[in-house]
Amino acid sequence: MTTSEAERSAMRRALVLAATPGVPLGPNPRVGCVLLDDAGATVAEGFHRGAGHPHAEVEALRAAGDAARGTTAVVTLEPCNHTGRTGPCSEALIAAGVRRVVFAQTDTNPVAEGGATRLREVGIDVEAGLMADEARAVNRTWTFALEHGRPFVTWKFATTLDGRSAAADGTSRWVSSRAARLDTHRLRGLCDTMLVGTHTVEVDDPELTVRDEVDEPVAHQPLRAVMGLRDLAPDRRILNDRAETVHLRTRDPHEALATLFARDRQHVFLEGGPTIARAFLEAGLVDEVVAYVAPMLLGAGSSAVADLGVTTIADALHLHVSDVTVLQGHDGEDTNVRLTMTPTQTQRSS
Ligand code: AOF
Ligand code: ZN
Repeated sequence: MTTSEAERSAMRRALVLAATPGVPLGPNPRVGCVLLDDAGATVAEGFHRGAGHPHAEVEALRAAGDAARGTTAVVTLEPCNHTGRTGPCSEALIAAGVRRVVFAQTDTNPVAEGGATRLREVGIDVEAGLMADEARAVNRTWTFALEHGRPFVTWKFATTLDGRSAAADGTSRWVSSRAARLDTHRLRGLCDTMLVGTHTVEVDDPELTVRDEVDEPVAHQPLRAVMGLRDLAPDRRILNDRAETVHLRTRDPHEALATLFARDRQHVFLEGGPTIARAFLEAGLVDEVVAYVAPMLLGAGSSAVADLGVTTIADALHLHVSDVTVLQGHDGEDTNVRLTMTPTQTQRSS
């Protein structure tokens, strides 16, 4: 059987359902499901509301009740085949008498995979891959973490026009404008982990929480992670009770990410200083770069990244720019520019 126009439009709807706002971030993927009858009309819909809640398919089956029999299930992710926090969707679809399953992204999660095979075993017509790229984009970092066995890393920094992140005396407040800082908080809120080094904790004493326009912490806070061998002074703001904090006693980015991955972390927002930035860049562990550039000159002071050992222009690390956004200054504040980039070449592996 080939994909019908009704199935395509149901998949578009399922993608919208998957991305329903308000679903708490991770560790589970966002999934949407639409059940269609023979005529291509929608019988029921469902989406996943976060870890511990029923999967999208089960939501849709429940909403349909007996009407699920003989329908086509259109799902953004291959139905799971395991009993985890909830039961296997493959069995739920079989029990409900679903006749055909069309899904977008294949689930390579080792604990959940095998749904399509199981469904075919009992004679259900299964089609894979419809709008798979769109589905992968909905769960960009979940997919990345699954496929790479480590979290996706966004390195964020703020600099002056001459690439300085701090003045010669070490002061760094405030390079970026209020609008840029607010924007940073928004991006922090899209990650599940913020990472800095022990040096940053000692020198800058950041709280590392996600705060709103009136500087109040939002309800759901990412994990605060500090890496480095040094002990943290107990009075540091990062140790307050506004969010959870973990101290990773290592200087090795691979090891830090492995520990975070073991804790179900999928997206690290790296906000450390020049040394930690260099360590991640040299290890080839930066997947995305977000730079806020302020119209300011210092002429001296530390750079956003420490010496990468590049002595000639041909050896420069190049980045591909995917977005440029102007953050307009208000009330006499500077206008800042945000650049979103990806490294175009893999750096030497350490
Ligand atoms: C979801 N929602 O709608 C679907 C998922 O932690 P569990 O037991 O709920 O299982 C999570 C895995 O189940 C998840 O990583 C994915 O592989 C599969 N499908 N998960 O959270 C859903 N369909
Ligand atoms: Zn499932």
